Order: sequence, then structure tokens, then C-alpha cells
Amino acid sequence: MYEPKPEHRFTFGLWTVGNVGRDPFGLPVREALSPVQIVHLLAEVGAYGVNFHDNDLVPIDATPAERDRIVRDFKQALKDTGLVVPMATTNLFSDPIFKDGAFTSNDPKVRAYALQKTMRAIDLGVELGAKVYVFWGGREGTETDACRNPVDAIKRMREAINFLCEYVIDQRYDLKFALEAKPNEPRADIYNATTGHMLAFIATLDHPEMVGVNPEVAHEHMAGLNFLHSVAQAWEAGKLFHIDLNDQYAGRYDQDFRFGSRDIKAAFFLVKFLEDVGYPGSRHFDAHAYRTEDYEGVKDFARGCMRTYLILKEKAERWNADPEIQGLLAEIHQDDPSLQPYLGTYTAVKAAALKDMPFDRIALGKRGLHYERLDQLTVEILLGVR
Ligand code: GCO
Ligand code: MN
Ligand code: MN
Repeated sequence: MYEPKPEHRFTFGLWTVGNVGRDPFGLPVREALSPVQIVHLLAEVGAYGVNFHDNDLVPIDATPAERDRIVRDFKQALKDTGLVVPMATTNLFSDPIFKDGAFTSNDPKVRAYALQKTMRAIDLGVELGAKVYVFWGGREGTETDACRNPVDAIKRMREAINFLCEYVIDQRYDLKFALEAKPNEPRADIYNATTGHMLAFIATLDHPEMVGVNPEVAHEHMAGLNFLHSVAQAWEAGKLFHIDLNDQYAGRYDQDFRFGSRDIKAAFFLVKFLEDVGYPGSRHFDAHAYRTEDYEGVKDFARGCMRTYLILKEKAERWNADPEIQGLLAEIHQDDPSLQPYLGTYTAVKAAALKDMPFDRIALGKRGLHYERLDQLTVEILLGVR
């Protein structure tokens, strides 16, 4: 019943199940797997797709001949397993050249190199079938704002995304961009810190229709925000091109926990939203296994992400079909046809009528809304007693 199937669009990055458990205080705890081995691991657990940064697949110093061999072997692994590559991205954060940013660096040489690296990575992603290209600017930020005026950073970021949109158009690639926000880590502060910032930034681009967002659970939770609200705003704006699922305690370092492992109720409302609206894109798990795990534990982690999603999907169906919940909702959302002539689009007549309308403010303020009951019913569904 909770078996992942291709129609669920579950994807993982090479860097997620391939994470070797290095952290700022400790060395790797797992041996590195090759991209081909990772594809086979993902096929074994039932994933639909695999995404990658350019250098997850092709090391930054690979010769053209090495690149060709690696790409050939990877394509063969995709063919052998049936996995697809829906998304690709660029590593613009690991190499020391990016220590003060890529597209927003003060050094024009660094900015030019970042464009070169991204164009080559776009070519690689498209060659392997990617239709979505993610931009996560982990190093596009500061420790001290003495280093640049943030307005310059915004302008440089715009210039880079505009340049790369034109490149995609020029190459006639069928590719959309998805911008991923994060408030901090690895920089003390990262520009365009939340999905809301990104949405505002996209509206200023030359080709806003090509660019959407890739919100991540952990990143909005790190900022203390309600992830569902960010996702809903992106969806309503037609900008939810991709999504990064994981989990995270608020106010902590970037934990990248298994999806649904921390805030089940938030994960539930998220899954319910994605399923209710019919979000057609990848459900990408951008997370990794605890450092305590070997590769059997990594498979438990990956299976757990997908299984929890599917369990929550089933709980959402149960919630939508629950007569008591639906009864409460019908009450809460009752329309009042007598007000229809006065609401909606402005007219001077409506405004004048509204200004004279009598309201029983005290009675309206006294009504109980039954949200305690509604939430308890939700919790009981999640706890499996309903
Ligand atoms: C992070 C980010 C990354 C990006 C990835 C894809 O916190 O490290 O979430 O994992 O999602 O670089 O662009
Ligand atoms: Mn992240
Ligand atoms: Mn991410």
C-alpha cells in the first residue's frame, strides 16, 4: 500500500543518499559510493529519479575524456534501472573560488567563471534529460556587510539569472529555473533569504515566466516560518517548479532530517496541500541519513522519506472523507449570499453601501469557531485512532 511508484515522482540527489556523514566536527563515517552505485541504490529502494550537482557526477578537475566515460556509465546505469533525471544544478559553493559568492562576488573573474561553470552544467543536465534547473546560492551572502552593498548583490544576481535565461533560450533548451532560498549556512547570512524574497526577485527578471522557486522545508523552518504558507504562495503564483522535502527543528543548524521525522503535523498539511492541488512536479528529498548509519541505514532513511509521504497522503484522503471534519469545514466556510453584492472587485456604489452597512460586531466576535475540535480530529487521524 505504501510502495513508491513512478507516478509519485520521488527523487533524491546524488548528494543525499551519497552523503558520507562528514560534518564540521567529524570525518566521513561511510565510504563514498560512485554515481552508478547510487543510482542502483535508489532503484533498489524504489525512487523514480536522481538529481545531481555537476560535480556530484563529474569531478571539477576531470579531463574531457574522464567526463565522457563518467557520463556514459551514468547513462547506462539510468538505462539499466529505469531511473530518470528530472533536475540538475551547479555546485557554486564547495570550491575555494566561491568563498565570497559566485554570481554576487565582488570579483568579475569569479562571476564570469560562475557563469561558465553553470552553462557547462546546464549542458550536462539537459544532456541527461533535466527539465528543471535549480539555483541554490549557498555562498551568495556575507559574514560582514562591510564587504559590499546588498543592492549590488541583488543587481549581480539579476544580471546572472537574466544571462542564463538568454543562454537557455539561445540553445533552445526545454528548461525552467527554480530558485532555492535559505536564510543562512554556510554563510552567516544569505541574500534572498526566504521563498518570499525569491518570488519578489523573480518578478524583476527579464524572463519571469522561465523562473520559479524550489522551496525547502528545512530552510523556511530555520527562519522560523510556516513552510506550507510559502509553498502555497509559490503555487498560487504559478511558481512552484520544484520542492525540497526534509525536516528540521526551528532555529538550529541545517539538519536535513528524513521527511516527516520532526513535525508530523506540518508534513501532513504539506502533503495534503500538494496532493489536493495536484502539484505535478518532483517530490525531491533533499536530506540525508543520520551519521550513525551504514548504507543499510541509508536505505532505511530513503525508504522512510517515501513511506512517510505515502502514509500522510493516505491520511489526507481520510481527512478529506471524514464526515465530522467535513461538517465542521462546511460550517466554517459558510457563505453569506446577502453580502455577495458588496464584496469582490471595487465599485464606488459598493464602497458607499459598505460604509453605511450596520454590523453586529459584538455577536460576530463572540462566535466560537471549533478549531480546537478540528485540530484534535486531525491529530487523531495522524495518531491512527480515527
Ligand atoms: C543545502 C541545500 C542544497 C541544495 C542543492 C541543490 O542546504 O545544502 O538545500 O542541498 O538544495 O544544492 O541545489
Ligand atoms: Mn538544505
Ligand atoms: Mn535544498
